[in-house]
Amino acid sequence: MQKTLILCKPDAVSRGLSGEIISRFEKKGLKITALKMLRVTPELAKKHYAEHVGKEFYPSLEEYITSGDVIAAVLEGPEAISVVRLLVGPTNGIVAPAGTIRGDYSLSNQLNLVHASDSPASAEREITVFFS
Ligand code: 3AN
Repeated sequence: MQKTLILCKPDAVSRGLSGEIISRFEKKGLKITALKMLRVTPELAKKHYAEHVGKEFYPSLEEYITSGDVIAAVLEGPEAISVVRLLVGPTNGIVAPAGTIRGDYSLSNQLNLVHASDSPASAEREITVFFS
């Protein structure tokens, strides 16, 4: 069993897609073991996106992730990290395959609805950042 962190980002919440997104994870068979709504502060954004701080797109990424409420959840299941990444799809919604969350609902490289941990080390770190 593995745990992973997902965020329904501000565009998902404002577009009324968070229920649909969480429902896809549940229907796959993943268990929700923690869930909360919060507003990400600039400080929390820098912790969560530590690897991107300093990159050219970071200022707009921070502006986006702090622009409205997000829903954070911990999902558990066999190979949960890779299973969730497959359901979410590649970063850019324009090229993400139909059937993935980003492929079905996003037309952007940045407003891409969901964050999902990309490795066991990231999952452990991110779960602590959001649920310590
Ligand atoms: P993913 O969420 O697919 O793992 P990461 O971790 O590479 O993607 O990037 C984190 C977030 O940063 C993305 N979800 C997206 O919102 C934003 N992002 C990544 N690359 C770019 C880029 N080239 N231009 C604008 N925003 C980006």
